[in-house]
Amino acid sequence: MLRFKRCQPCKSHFLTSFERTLMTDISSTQTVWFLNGPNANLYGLDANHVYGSDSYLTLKARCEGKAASLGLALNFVQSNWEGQLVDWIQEARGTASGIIINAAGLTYSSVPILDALLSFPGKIVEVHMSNIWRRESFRHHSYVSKAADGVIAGLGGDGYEFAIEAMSRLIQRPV
Ligand code: DHK
Repeated sequence: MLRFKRCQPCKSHFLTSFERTLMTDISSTQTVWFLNGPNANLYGLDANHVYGSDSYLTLKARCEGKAASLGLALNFVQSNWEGQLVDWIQEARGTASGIIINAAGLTYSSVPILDALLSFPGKIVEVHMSNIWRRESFRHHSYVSKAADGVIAGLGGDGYEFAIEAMSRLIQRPV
């Protein structure tokens, strides 16, 4: 049997099916954090364009647009500080469905970031602008990969959008 909820505070108004659908959609919007590590704020500024020609703010806008098109709420943030990244991962616990992370140089050294990611119950996608396996050998071992469900590397800003698409599929997939 279909029951109508009374609208608060005007109790005389019954919700239309469109309003109920809207309320369901709003309440089920999933949040994803997109964490960027040290020096990501400089993207687009290096002469060799190892990390593409998009500025950090252009990348942020691209990612926010992609997330919005998939109905996801995206927290796209950057810090040069390891502890700040750990704090954000902890903040995501219990409030976010997924974390996409480019820990940049901390990828190859940070046990604290790995431990924080291992304590996160949702999905994790690791992303890199460059193909880290085609670069220096010290970039070939990622601590983040130990916690990640998947890794995307070498596709520049497009890879960031693919990471959001992948995350959307991961968190909507029935378990
Ligand atoms: C970004 C960095 O800043 C480097 O320290 C990593 C990664 C690679 C990237 O490709 O996005 O080694």
